[in-house]
Amino acid sequence: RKGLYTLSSCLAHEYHFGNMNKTWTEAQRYCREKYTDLATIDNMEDMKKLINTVVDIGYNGTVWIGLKKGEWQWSLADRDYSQGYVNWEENEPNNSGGKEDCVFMRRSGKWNDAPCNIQQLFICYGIKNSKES
Ligand code: 2F8
Ligand code: CA
Repeated sequence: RKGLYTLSSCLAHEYHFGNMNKTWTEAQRYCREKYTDLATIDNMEDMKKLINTVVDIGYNGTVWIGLKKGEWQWSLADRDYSQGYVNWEENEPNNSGGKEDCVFMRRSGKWNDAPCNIQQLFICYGIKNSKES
């Protein structure tokens, strides 16, 4: 993973639509196997790219992105949430019911925290892992 990750940071990031219902952890595992990780968003340009990935496909639902608690943390471990870009929906994150540790994106691009065990589609990030296929 380390090698892949270094290479991916030299190239333009790509987002990939995960067209399978998975929990957040299952989606993370899948993305780490096939690409680099679940979707990481560093800035507004990334955010627009990610929204377009979903809109181009014509999907109107929500998708997991690579953000999760304890403290909010990107799935890519070197990203610093507290210093980085955020795009929370108004009044989110609200930890509704006390069980919302994972984050999905709506079609608008806005983020909501939700229970990690929901199964839904997701967005992967990074280059395709040529070791798989
Ligand atoms: O009103 C916002 C609220 O909407 C839902 O709860 C009723 C969301 N839950 C799920 O998507 C499972 C909350 O996360 C969200 O804050
Ligand atoms: Ca919420």
